[in-house]
Amino acid sequence: MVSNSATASGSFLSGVIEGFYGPPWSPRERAELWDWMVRGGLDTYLYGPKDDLHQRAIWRQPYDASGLATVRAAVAGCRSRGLRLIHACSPGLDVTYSDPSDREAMQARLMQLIEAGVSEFCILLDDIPDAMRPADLARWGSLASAQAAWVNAIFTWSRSRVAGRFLLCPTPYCGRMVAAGHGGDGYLETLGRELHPEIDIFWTGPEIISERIDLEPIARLTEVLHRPPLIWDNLFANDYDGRRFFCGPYAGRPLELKRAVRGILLNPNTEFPLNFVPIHSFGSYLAAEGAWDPGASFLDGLKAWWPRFATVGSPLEFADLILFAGAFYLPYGDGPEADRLARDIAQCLASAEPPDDAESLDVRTRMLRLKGFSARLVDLLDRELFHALHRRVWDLREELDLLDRWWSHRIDPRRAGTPFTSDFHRPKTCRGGFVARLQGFLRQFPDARFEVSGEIETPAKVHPR
Ligand code: GDL
Repeated sequence: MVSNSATASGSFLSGVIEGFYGPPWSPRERAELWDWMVRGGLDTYLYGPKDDLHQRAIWRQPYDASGLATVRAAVAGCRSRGLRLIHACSPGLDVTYSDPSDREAMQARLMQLIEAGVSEFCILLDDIPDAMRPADLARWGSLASAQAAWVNAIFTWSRSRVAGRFLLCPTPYCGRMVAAGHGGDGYLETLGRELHPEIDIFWTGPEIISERIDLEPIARLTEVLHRPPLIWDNLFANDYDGRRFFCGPYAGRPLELKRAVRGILLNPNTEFPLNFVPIHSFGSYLAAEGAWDPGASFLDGLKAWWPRFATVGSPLEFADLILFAGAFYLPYGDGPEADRLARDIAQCLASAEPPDDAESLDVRTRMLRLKGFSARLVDLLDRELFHALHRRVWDLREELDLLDRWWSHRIDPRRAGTPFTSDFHRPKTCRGGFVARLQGFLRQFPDARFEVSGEIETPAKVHPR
């Protein structure tokens, strides 16, 4: 029996998951996040950083005194602001579902958290192999059955001690994983049937990083899961690419999604200060009725973020922030101004004529404004924001500088027909390194296909086989 009400298990959850790979946020950053959340009308904070060792690697071990102090600070910080705190644990890398001592270890973990004031929990079984231990296979026959039985047991145990939401992230948690058979045949159907109906089930959409989350697939999923899913939204996550961050608006999700799911939680950029616009925009999406305009929300968010861009020396210009933020917008697209600039630069590069007409000069001026703004970030008074931006902005500065040098060369009649080089972009230090070398091997096409790159040089074998 499907409960179509998105609130069957209580209120709609809206908030932030600290659920990325990499350094967890500091207690001070969390406190600032909770303030942002209160201002934006978000109500739920989920603690689940992959690289808190107690989350995954040593999930059986209780927290020591300092770890416990952090948990208590989160309990107090969320409670004082009227926020819901959900604490996650990820046992999936090495749990044996049929081993009673593993169930007891999880209960002991939760007991320690309950004593510290936590009453809402999440079991994360994402990003684990879908192989089963022989004992589990013999007992349950499928991963979904084993996980449902195990999580139900922990849920029932916790229910006799605390009331509160209880969440599960399944092993396949997006459309692509299910289509690939991850988790085994009929994984979601079995989980939907066998998992206690009060337990919320996470879903990231058609992909791990979903450009869009549409209503029709969510309606079908609701039937399969016997409950509406809870959205784990990775739109702004950047842990998978250290060169990027995302400060665009919340986009690609119709407003009606809010009524079709049990909640939406964002797992955003690893660098905390870079999440200002995403959280601001998400708050506006939650409050919006009737129509949703991501472009307007982006500008609103930037206006609210702007005071953080105060500098030593002369002030920056807001118009330049719009262009800059558009260069770090969303995973599947650049902001309108940045997109237009990239297209215009491409045209100048491809032109048979030297780009020194008025239109081309305007393109170059915009390019140099972006370069200048990026360079001026070093003057930010908010040093944490600067530190978070610095590494990601460096590559942008290097590329803009290279293009500018190319420009000077291309419009200089004395250098016509001569090869272009840059004294500041030398082989191996410019775009160099082992990863860049590997990236050159397989070329990806817009349809996702990879092919061996036609430009690979095959040097003499150093290590003959
Ligand atoms: C994932 C991980 C998440 C990570 C994100 C982006 C889920 C449920 N799990 O698959 O921890 O931050 O991708 O890399 O999304």
